[in-house]
Amino acid sequence: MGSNRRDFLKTAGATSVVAASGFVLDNSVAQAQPMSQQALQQASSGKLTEHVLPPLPYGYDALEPHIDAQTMQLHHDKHHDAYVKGLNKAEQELAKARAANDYALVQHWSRQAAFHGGGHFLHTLFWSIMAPSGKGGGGEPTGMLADKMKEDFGSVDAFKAQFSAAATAVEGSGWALLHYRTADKRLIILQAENQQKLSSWGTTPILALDVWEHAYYLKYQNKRADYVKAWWNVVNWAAVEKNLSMAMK
Ligand code: MN3
Repeated sequence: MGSNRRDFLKTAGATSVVAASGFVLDNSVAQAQPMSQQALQQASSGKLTEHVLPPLPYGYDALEPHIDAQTMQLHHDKHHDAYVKGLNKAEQELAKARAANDYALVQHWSRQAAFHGGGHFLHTLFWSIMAPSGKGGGGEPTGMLADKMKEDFGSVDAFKAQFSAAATAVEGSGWALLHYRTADKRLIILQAENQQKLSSWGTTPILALDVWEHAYYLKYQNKRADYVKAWWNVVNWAAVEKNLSMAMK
């Protein structure tokens, strides 16, 4: 046991007992008592973020008939919420590991942080770039965003065709993403498997389409291509253009 871990246990007020086997049992671990947020921060001398589920910017049924209300409710209230909780848990466990200087599970919690962090980030982006059809959703991109798409893809239609193909072709659960890449100031289309694999660096996602089955299966079953086609009716292009201008700054 390193001195950091001893100090941490003292700070946390934990007691240790020597079991018959000779192993030292740490009561705080044995009883799996959650540390308070304050104790964690003191112990790890780093400030933890409490990630929270952002409210949907519209009603569950606002994207009907393209995305049904039940899917939206489950997707936001259950799936996204689970990613927020998973991210908080992973970061708390990493803080505990720092405090205890015990990194036996660092690979596990790093993976959990990437998976749930990706889920939280991408769903937050996903809700924000949609709007009810005809009330901010659908139509065609205009202005600076349309110009940039023409510059980097040849035309808006060519962009949409590639993006739809990327979304439809994701293997298993994942996302289609439009990124702005800082180094050469280009828009690029990427896929993500799950929420975090196949990522590129130095890029900012400005448009995201969730193609996990939970995003469409109730209404579209196995017909993902129909969901992707319908989804264009609820894309909030003004929000995407705003994301692009922020990424370009
Ligand atoms: Mn999802």
